[in-house]
Amino acid sequence: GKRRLRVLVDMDGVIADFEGGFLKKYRARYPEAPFISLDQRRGFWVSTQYGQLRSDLCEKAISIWESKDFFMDLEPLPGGVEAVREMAKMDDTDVFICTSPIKHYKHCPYEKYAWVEKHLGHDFLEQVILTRDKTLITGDILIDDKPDIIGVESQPTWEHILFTACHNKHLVVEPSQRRLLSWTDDWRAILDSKRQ
Ligand code: BVP
Repeated sequence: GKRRLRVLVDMDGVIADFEGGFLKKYRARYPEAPFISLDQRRGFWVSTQYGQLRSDLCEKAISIWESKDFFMDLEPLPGGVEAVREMAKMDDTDVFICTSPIKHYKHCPYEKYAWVEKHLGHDFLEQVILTRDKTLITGDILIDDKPDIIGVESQPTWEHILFTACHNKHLVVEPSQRRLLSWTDDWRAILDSKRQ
């Protein structure tokens, strides 16, 4: 094909283990507090489900990802970094990391760049897009674990591929909504389906 394919890849829950990193640091900081195992996670917002469990747990949850080194210390999710590297090497393919920083900006934006540099290399910093509104970013595909990606643009250019995560795996989605079950799933076929 003539046109290049533009792939947008989300960070938390897709290439970086936000849920695993959260639970580990939450349990270490609040050993006496109840927690939600990854099997019991429902809904995208960790803080909402913790707040439903006990009202004080919402702010305790938030304190975890607002802390220094939270985003930097996230482990890569299996196969994610390798897949992104491989995608970026493909002919006629542009890959961008498209991620929403938290509004507590002291550590998160810096650490997201540092994470990409550490795991994907300095040159990959060129590919980082930080935005709170992914509908403004044009692309062919957005691989993201958040079920509802909304913003000011009502007709985003990308097709949202729902990346399966602990919080969305039980969710019944529209038959038209395609999923990527993990990085061992056939992401190449999804890319190829969008090529001209
Ligand atoms: O930076 C992440 C963590 C934060 O929202 C951002 C989601 O970005 P994307 O994955 O969509 O790019 N975040 C915040 C909260 C609660 C805030 Br109050 C949460 O429960 N889960 C969560 O991921």
